[in-house]
Amino acid sequence: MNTAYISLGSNRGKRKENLERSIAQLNEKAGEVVLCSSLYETEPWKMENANSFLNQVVELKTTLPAEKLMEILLGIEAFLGRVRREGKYTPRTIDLDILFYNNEVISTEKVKVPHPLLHERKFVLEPLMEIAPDLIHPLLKKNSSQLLKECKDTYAVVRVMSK
Ligand code: PH2
Ligand code: MG
Ligand code: MG
Repeated sequence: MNTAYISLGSNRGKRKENLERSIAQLNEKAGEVVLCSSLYETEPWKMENANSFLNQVVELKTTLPAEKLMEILLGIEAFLGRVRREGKYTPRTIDLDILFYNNEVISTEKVKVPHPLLHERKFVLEPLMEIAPDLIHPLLKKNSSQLLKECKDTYAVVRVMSK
C-alpha cells in the first residue's frame, strides 16, 4: 500500500462542493482518503485578478502507482468540469496535485514528486502541517513544520472550516 498526499484547490463554481466531490471521487477511483485537513480560504498565489481559493490537503492510501494515480486525478478534474486553458495559472473548478508519493522522488514528464513548488506555498504547507507535521520532504530533508516556518510566502491563508 502506498501513501500519497494530495493538494486540492478550487476558485471557481461551488468551491466547497468541488472539494467534497473530489474526495468522494478519490475514494471511488483512487483508494481511501484516510485524513483530511480543514478548508482554507486562500489568496490567489501568483495569479492576477483571480477569485480566492479554497484549499485542502488529504492523505490517500492507494495501490495505484504514481503515474496511474496522476491519470486518475486528471480524470477527476475533467469529471468535475475543469477546462484547461492556455496560460500559466487559470481559474479552475478543481486542481488535484500530488504533493508526496511515499518518500519517493519521481521526475518524469507526467509526474513530479515531491511537488516542485510545495515548499514555496503556504496554501499547501498550512493544511499539510495540520495532518502531517512530521512528514519529511525527501529532497529538502525537513518536515512540514520546518518548511512552514521557513516559507517566505506572504499571501493570506485562513483556516475557515474544520472540514
Ligand atoms: N494554485 C495554483 C496557483 N495559485 N493559489 C492559491 N491560493 N491556491 C491554489 O491552489 C493555487 C494558487 C496553481 O495550481
Ligand atoms: Mg496546482
Ligand atoms: Mg495541477
